[in-house]
Amino acid sequence: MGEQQNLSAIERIKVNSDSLRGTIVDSIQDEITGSIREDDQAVIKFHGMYQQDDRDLRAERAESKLDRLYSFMIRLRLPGGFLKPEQWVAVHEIAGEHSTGVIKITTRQTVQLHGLLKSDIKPTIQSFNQAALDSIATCGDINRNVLCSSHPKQSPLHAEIFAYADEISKLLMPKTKAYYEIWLDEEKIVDKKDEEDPLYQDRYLPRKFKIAIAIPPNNDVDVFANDLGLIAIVEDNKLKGFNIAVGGGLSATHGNTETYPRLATVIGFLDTKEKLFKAIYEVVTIQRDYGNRSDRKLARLKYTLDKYGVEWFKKELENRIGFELEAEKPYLFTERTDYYGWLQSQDGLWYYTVYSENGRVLDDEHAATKSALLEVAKTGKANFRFTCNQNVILSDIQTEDKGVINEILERYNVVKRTEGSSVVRRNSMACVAFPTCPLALAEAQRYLPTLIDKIEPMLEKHALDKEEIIIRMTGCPNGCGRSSVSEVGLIGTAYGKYNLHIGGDREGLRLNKLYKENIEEAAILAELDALLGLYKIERKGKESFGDFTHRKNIYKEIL
Ligand code: SRM
Ligand code: SF4
Repeated sequence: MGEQQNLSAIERIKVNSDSLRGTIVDSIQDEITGSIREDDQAVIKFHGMYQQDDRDLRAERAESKLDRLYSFMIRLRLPGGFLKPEQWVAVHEIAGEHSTGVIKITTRQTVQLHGLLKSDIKPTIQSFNQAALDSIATCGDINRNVLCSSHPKQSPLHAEIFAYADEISKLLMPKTKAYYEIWLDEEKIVDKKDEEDPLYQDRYLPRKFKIAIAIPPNNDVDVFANDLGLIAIVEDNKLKGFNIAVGGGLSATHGNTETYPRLATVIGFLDTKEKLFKAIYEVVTIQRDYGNRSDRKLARLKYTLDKYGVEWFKKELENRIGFELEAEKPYLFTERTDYYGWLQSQDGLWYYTVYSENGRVLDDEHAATKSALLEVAKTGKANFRFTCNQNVILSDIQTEDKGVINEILERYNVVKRTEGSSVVRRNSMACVAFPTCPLALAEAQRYLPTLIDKIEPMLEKHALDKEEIIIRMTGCPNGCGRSSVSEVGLIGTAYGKYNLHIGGDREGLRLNKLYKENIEEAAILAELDALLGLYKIERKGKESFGDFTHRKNIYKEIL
């Protein structure tokens, strides 16, 4: 622990931010520019927003000596990814009034709106608040949206386990009232003691912190990609407790060998909720106290864990919680995909999983998904659940209401799009990337659909079109579309160029590895064609594509 030297600039901003107030109020009122002050750009993240600009227009505007076209992205806090129908209607209306209109379902089960002007932020947050929604702590160096396996079919105990996501989110919320003061015009805190924060103090965490709860056998949340992963252990239809896994994270930086993706390590099991919550809290305090505050590239829990060692971490945790972890319990993950179409759960209620390509809910030439979901929401007969594969589950539908919902989905072509899309498309995932992501090196969600158009006939040619191959693309190596835990991972290196990774497994238990570097579309297709041809001939039994390429051990040698 101890004082760290050479603190990063963000550390100073956090400590001087007056409990995350910064000078946001002044920044927002400044009508001369569409941007906010530099320090406030860091502070506003803790309120769930990012300042962005339209990268498609950057060069053109620079040539015309115009400032960048600034806008803001806002991300909701939705533990477990759940909305009531009236809340979906609110999100739809707010998206139309203040943003680009596209509702983006993220890989962490929540909703983002893009393109808000500075003057739109406050009305947007106020409208969200009226719908009992907030964006607190969805970005920034703090615990983020807590994930939970989405589909109630996964277990008769789904509701019980699902409730943990909300409770964990509340346990780790910051104590500052800045959000309410700035955006919701609540009275200013007089006594600063009212917002003292023993967990985050004034420096918050060294970096973002992510938690997910998985309910085996489906690892739909990619539990090992999180700083803290909880695996529900169910025996004889009873929740026995959770295995806890620490130190997952997928980001790396091209050319920086000190950075790497890492899957979380299971360190033990806890049986009661009380013990679990204590352990969750103290995992966060260890990272607060020991995480790297000088180099943000090395600040996630995975690096803290590798620096001090798993055994040290476990002992430190046991010291802080005052009891020992039990040995991990056996569990088995066999899948990671969504259950498209209609399904009935053990409780007799119905669920329809709607395919929304890369999480973009909009009306397009394939289906009027956005209109359909609005009409469904207005019936009040379905809840909305979001999956970590960026899809929407219309949920908790009574048998007598199924027909009405189905008719709407049919009428807007949603059924055709969902059930008629190829297996590879439905299993694919891409991050946002251009035009809003400032870190994008290459396209992702705007490009992957057309690449899939070209991969589909190739799979048909090899009679592999029914194979559940998982392809994921990200516009840079940060891994927002979790490309490093896929069978085929495409990671942007420059505009139109990608590193091709292969050999990940289907369940999210093994990272993929680099196969070809910096290649364009023609080479990507040629490489995949060759690999698929080989797979067709040489696969053993039902071996998955990822397992096959891993067995062949044909990765690029990294010197
Ligand atoms: Fe992410 C940063 C989008 C899930 C790792 N991510 C960003 C930013 C905010 C860019 C920025 O810092 O300015 C992107 C905004 C793009 C835009 O215009 O919307 C962005 N990340 C996303 C989303 C929307 C991708 C999507 O298409 O769904 C996901 C939102 C999740 C959410 O609702 O909270 C998203 N990001 C992830 C994931 C996947 C996950 O958590 O399961 C990862 C990899 C797992 C991990 O954290 O290791 C991920 N995002 C990052 C990183 C690398 C962090 C690191 O450890 O270095 C960054 C860059 C950063 O933080 O500096 C980043
Ligand atoms: Fe942006 Fe990179 Fe994340 Fe894609 S992976 S959204 S390009 S930061």
